[in-house]
Amino acid sequence: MNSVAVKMGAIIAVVIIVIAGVAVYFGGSGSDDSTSYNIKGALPVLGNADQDYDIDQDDLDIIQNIIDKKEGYTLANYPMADANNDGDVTSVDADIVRGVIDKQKTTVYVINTNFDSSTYVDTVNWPLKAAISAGVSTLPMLFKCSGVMDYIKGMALSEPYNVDSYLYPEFQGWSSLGPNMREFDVEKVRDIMKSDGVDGIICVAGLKENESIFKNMGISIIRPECSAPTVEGYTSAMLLMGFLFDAPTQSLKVSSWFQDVKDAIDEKTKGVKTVNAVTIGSSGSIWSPSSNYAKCITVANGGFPSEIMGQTSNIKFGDWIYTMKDCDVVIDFHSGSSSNSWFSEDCNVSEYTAAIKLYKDTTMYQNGKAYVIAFDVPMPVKIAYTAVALYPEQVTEEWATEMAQDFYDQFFGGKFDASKLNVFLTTEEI
Ligand SMILES: [Ca+2]
Ligand SMILES: [Ca+2]
Repeated sequence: MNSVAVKMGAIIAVVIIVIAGVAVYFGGSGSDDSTSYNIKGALPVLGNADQDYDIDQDDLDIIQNIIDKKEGYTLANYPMADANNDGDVTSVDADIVRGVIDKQKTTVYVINTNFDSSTYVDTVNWPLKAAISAGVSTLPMLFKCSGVMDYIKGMALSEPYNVDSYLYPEFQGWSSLGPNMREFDVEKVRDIMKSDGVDGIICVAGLKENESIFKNMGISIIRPECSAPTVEGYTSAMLLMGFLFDAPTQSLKVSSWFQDVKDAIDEKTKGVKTVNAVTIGSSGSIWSPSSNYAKCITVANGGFPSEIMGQTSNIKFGDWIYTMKDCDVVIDFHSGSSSNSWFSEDCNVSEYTAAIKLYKDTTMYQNGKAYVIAFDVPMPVKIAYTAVALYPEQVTEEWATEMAQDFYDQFFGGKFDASKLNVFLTTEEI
């Protein structure tokens, strides 16, 4: 939809303005009035007129000012003020925002993200009581990081129910709600609605069934942007999860934590010459700069070699790699399997080094600049380790491991010893 594209464009514009130079500390609102958070991303829910991390009185004031035609207050200036997405700002929008502030059951309009990153607006019967999920790996990670795991009552996943038992002990012993990750068994969904009060489905890709079946059952469908490596993208997904269940505390803390780590990396690498890198997949192909894997490089302040700039699909390994002129580092973000978890202290890492070994005759590898980083670590931790791979003089592995430990302690129940996990492999360790 055009209007959605315009709204998202406006969000991106605001984010860019903020990045351009102003450090903004939004304060005085959120779940805890005494806390302010260092968060530059926006809650992707219409009615969030000021595009900060929550819906509160500030948004209602803006909507009222637009209704009152106060100078400077227009829908064009505040595209998210149109809470019901009908193209106009009226008392109906104010009522929706007031409903959220007063914690009344309210139909809200959420910006969902499709698998191809396009967006659309859909309604959600807010707040959700409980949800089920079509289980791609990025979703359980999203639930865990944002602190809403207790609200997730089941997943559709290909059997056997292969979920990393070290990372997600919560899911052990469950059976799948459908034959695969895109298909729910409607009767099983009906049962879990009754037993657990499920009123939402959180998914990524398209569902095989007609979604209207679920909507007619009173179930809202939510598609968060769950694999974006940017602070703004990650934050948007985190904030949406916390908002959906009206349980925002951890989503606010984890968003702010990522922003702090990004700020620290920016500070440590200020004035340092940009290091260029490529990321590879399990076949050894190089990810295009537009993929979320490759974008981890730019979030960690690295760049790409000129040879791959502008490429929109993956680039196959070939002799051309030996003549690349301006590539300094090669990184494999490698997914683990449930039988050999990256989060086990006994992880057999040699199983995950075949792709990077294809590069053993490249200058990057010969210079000791080849790395394997566990894909399965939370995005903020992944970015910290990526910064180590790019700028080891400025960003040390000790610092990243300290940050990882702090993340596990605060957001992962503290059961992991970061110093004993081998989630970051240097060339010597490969
Ligand atoms: Ca707001
Ligand atoms: Ca409206």
